[in-house]
Amino acid sequence: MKITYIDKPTYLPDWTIEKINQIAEMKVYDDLPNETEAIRRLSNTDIAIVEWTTINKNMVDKIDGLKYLIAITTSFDYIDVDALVAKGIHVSNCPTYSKQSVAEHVFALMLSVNRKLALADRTCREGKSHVYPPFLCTELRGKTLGIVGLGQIGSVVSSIARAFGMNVIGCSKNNNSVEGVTTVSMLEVFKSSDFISINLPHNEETINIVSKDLLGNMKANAILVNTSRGNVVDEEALYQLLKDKKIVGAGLDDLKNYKDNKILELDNVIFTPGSAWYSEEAREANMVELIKNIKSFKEGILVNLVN
Ligand code: DAR
Repeated sequence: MKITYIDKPTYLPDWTIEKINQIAEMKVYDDLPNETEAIRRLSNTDIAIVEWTTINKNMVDKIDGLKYLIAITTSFDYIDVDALVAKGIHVSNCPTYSKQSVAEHVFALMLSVNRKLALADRTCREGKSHVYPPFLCTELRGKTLGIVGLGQIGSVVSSIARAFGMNVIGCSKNNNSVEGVTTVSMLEVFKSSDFISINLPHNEETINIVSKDLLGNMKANAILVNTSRGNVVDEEALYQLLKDKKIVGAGLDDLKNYKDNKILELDNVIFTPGSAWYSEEAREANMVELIKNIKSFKEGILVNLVN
């Protein structure tokens, strides 16, 4: 059995390489392949591990011999799962490794916007102290947090929120019920929340699901935090709201594009570059999930299938 990590691992420590090599020989490529090269790498192996490479139908048609594809990520929006499955290739992801990290990052963003940490930092570096008026904030205790998406990450967000003394409401497509969260409609989340956390997967159903209409229902004191893909939010509508100061601010871990995007000029937004997941613990947990997926293939009982 052969395993191939086709595209430049962010993290693949020696202990993981050793463990995987005990299961089967693994080849790791430290660069990002173009389409032709990706097809080649995906073809000379039983299991492929993918992190960065878009895998479209055209490529899937040309892949030969692959049996199992593992997305090292939770999101699999860059992979044409239907095409792979139609060809008999199983697809799994790593669904839980980042839930604690991302949930903690939600609060890092929420508090950073609320307490204007970027401006506070600049103020101190200018040699100023005891500056108060621009930094008037609110406490989280007693405020309502609305969570859009009550999956793995949304659930952890809710328990942290409760530790802050927040009142938590939320909505989910599958009507997931999470302890301590009052389930309401998505519209109600936008109407009633002081803070909103978006925790959705990105797929055809969720593109721009955080629409202009929903955003327009936010309270004037509200702060929106998005640690999902930027694509789930109508970014143009969010930009207008923030620019016109119709809401207090936003914390965004992803954008639709990073070049010439006017949202990057706004002061009431804090940005992070997709780093919400990136903690020491999540990196290790990601490796544990990867090894579990590989073992499950060897043992013939696949786990974490995405279809
Ligand atoms: N988008 C997040 C983060 C990907 C991070 N890369 C990893 N885990 N190598 C996701 O998990 O989908």
